[in-house]
Amino acid sequence: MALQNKYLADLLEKVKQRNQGEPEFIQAVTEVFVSLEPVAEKRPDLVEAGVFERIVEPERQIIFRVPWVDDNGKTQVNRGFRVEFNSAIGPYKGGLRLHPSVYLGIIKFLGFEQIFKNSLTTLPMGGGKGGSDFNPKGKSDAEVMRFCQSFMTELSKHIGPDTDVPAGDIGTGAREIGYMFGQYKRLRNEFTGVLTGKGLTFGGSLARTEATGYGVCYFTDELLKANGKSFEGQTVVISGSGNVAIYATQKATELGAKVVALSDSNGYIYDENGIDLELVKQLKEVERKRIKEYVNVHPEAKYTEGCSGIWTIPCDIALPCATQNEIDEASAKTLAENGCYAVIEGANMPSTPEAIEVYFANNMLFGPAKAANAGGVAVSGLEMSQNSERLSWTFEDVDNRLHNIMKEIFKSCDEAAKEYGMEGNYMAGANIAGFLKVAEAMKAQGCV
Ligand code: NDP
Ligand code: 2IT
Repeated sequence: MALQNKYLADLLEKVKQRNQGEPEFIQAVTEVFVSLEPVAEKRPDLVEAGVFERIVEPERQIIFRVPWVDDNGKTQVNRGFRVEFNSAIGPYKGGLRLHPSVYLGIIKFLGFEQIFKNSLTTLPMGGGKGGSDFNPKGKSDAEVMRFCQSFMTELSKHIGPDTDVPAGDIGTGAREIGYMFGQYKRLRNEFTGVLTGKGLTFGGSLARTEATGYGVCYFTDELLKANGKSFEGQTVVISGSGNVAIYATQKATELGAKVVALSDSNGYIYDENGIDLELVKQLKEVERKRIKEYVNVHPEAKYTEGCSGIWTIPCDIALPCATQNEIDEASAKTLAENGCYAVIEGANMPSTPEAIEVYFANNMLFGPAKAANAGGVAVSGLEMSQNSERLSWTFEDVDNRLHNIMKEIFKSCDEAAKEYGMEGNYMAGANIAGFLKVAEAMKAQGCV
């Protein structure tokens, strides 16, 4: 993806110089800049206001030591991060990733994406992201608790319900959010909506658990309908088997599709009869086991080691819901050759730039992450509203609001793409629509 606009091309060079060793962050900025070329041409006022230079530099980056004691009494040290990227339209908002691959570049790419995603939700939330290279896998509950308490001891100095509101992401689910919330409350002596994704007994919102996966399917449904198609009778492949993958499977099935595959970082299962989701929930949410255990109950299903092979399964629609860069050029080509006509991203940046080029070259429908997976943070925003008014809304109410938000997000992407002469390019539409709201706010607030 080469930039034609000289101003953006020069700026991208500076970003590359200043952020060496952070390829995921450069990848995310490059994709957004390519989409924003027509905006830079049409809106010299935003160039004049230095919006582009400012939006690629986080407002604040915090890196800290997270010491904790394991079950053998040995001291362990992890590294904690919080990148407060942009607060032009609301308090910093975004999840916490706990995974051994976490380093500053991953958190910066996620925080950068979050700015535009949160803007698309229509709710007043800025962009942020955090996490640690701590690996929750194989740790006891007590170890996870000690890590979370240590992590929050430092993080609590930087966040607050009107400042920065973290939530879940890979490796951070209800258990981790509970431990972190408890520690924040103890340290600050206040009960506030400082985290979202909380348990239902202490301020969590109904439908937050389901929100990202459901939202991906509501978005997909809009995109398919706009292109004369629907989920009905379609074969769907979904990667991952975590929070997003599970609830995407549930909603896609409800909407008439057959989901035939799921994965984890070790391998994937293929069940021609359609995934038995209750079993996956039991294995993954309750027992924290590996996806390969599925075939012990369903011997007719097939387990294969290695996760990228999942894209060789023939399907109509692919929903990558595991992690960044999980579909490369070769996998994208295989999907296209096998007749897949739509890729909608549940994970953040799951397609490499080369994979995206393959989608466009084959006229596939493409739903970009920052629009398609915005349902999670949207319901986090609704959780913040409920916490502020000290009320809880019903599941149906939250789900209806989520559905409407996803419809609105699709509409904004579609309209922005049309307005800038790129009809059907929802990636450009998402980047432009998400950017413009933040850019107007940054311009109005002056050089800060
Ligand atoms: P979970 O931790 O619940 O699940 C993650 C899933 O992806 C697991 O099946 C995991 O397998 C797999 N996975 C993680 N890392 C890798 C890797 N490096 N290679 C292969 N597989 C991997 O996370 P979520 O479902 O919450 O998140 C999934 C994606 O969705 C992420 O990109 C996240 O940023 C994004 N997202 C999440 C939102 C949310 O509300 N939770 C909102 C919007 C986006 P294993 O168990 O083996 O690690
Ligand atoms: O990537 C994401 O949007 C999330 N992990 C959810 C963030 C949130 O604040 O709910």
